[in-house]
Amino acid sequence: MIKENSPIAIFGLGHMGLPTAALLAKSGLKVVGVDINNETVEMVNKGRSPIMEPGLEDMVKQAVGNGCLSATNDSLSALVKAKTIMIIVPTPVDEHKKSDLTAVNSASRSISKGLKKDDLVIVESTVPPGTCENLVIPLLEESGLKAGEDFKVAYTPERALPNNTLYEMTHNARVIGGINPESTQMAAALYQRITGGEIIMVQDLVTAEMVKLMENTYRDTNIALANEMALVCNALGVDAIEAIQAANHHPRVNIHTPGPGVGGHCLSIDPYFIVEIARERGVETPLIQTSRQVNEDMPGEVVQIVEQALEDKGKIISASKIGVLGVAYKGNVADARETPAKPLIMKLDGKGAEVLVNDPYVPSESIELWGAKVVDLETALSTDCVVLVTDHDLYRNIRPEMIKNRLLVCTRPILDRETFQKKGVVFKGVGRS
Ligand code: SAJ
Repeated sequence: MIKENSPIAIFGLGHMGLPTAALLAKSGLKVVGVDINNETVEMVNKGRSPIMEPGLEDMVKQAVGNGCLSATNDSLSALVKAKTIMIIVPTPVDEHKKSDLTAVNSASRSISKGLKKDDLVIVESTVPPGTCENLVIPLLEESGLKAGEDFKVAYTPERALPNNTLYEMTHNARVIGGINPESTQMAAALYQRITGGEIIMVQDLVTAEMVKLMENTYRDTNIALANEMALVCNALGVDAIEAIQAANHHPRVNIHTPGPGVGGHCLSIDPYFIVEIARERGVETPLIQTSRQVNEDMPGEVVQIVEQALEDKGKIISASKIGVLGVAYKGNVADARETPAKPLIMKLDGKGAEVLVNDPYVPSESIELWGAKVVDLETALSTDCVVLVTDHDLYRNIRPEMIKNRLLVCTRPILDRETFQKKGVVFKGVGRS
């Protein structure tokens, strides 16, 4: 039986691992974070957060200060005392959209070297269904111990929203599935320390793995539907935002918001995990795959809208300066992973346009690699065509008179079309012809 206050080792101190570590430490447990990145380890041990997440740095500082949280790159030393071990490492997709489970694999191997009788291993990484059973457990059993008998295994997906991570981790419902009821219950007792949200115990590991993928696929598919509707609305001269808002007054309708595409480390990746496993089992997934394609095509659609809008003004794209507002995958974050801004900028650059980018959060170096120049907001607003890509709050303050050349392509519904049109700005966008 795992003791109430037995120490925890968390493999992976990233966007989800570090907040989890900090919250568990805050609850009074001794937590050791294991990360292969020395810079991360050093920063955490200094009480700093390598991730921009509201409230996280303060929490890390406090936990390190009172001796509850530390970090190391030495997995064996972390395992000596730990009775609960968590795997919260990244699971990207490769260029063929197949899951890359290298990090899960290597964390599991490291853990097997220090696994002890009665330990509880909890996997939080998003994985294709069946990964715990077919990959993690066999690797852990290389320790010579038998899963379900000698040690416990549970899976619980992380479902917090970046930029609101700490709130969601402490309030959202948590889904947990284990190799046996004892594993599930033990994991549930642990999470009860940090969340006031409901704990939903499902019957096994694979069900819990599937839940997470279903949630993000639901959202991706719904956004694809909104994007397709928006393109049809564009062709009809209908304002898609107005139409969607009206449709959503129906009690059983919740169409999502169209935009320049879907970014981030979750929605644009997780559906492929379902596609992959379905294919292996001989099940077709046309809806999920088409939705992904629709969302991936959106940056190209935006480029066409820009090109046409310039042409209507007698300009050609190859001789134009385009001002891109925002490259983060969504508003008010510094995260540009899988952002639709990247293909958008690269396509504009490929058409010979001079792309000037403004983003208050994302570091310039990565943006410049895509063929763009990073500029201040005023310069971006002085281009031939301003393209608003990310819904950062500060862009809500843009006024018509700030758009020097009177052409705005607004891909997010944060600016009022009529206000701009009344002041003579040509206002185009995804679903806002
Ligand atoms: N987006 C739209 N239209 C919308 C909603 C979002 O175009 O109506 C775009 C966003 O701009 C962004 C992308 O989709 O580019 C994803 O943003 P998001 O806020 O929907 O999701 P993530 O990726 O930040 O976080 C999601 C969350 N999942 C769900 O809401 C079902 C979060 O709870 C998960 O923890 C996270 O994925 C994850 O880790 O899987």
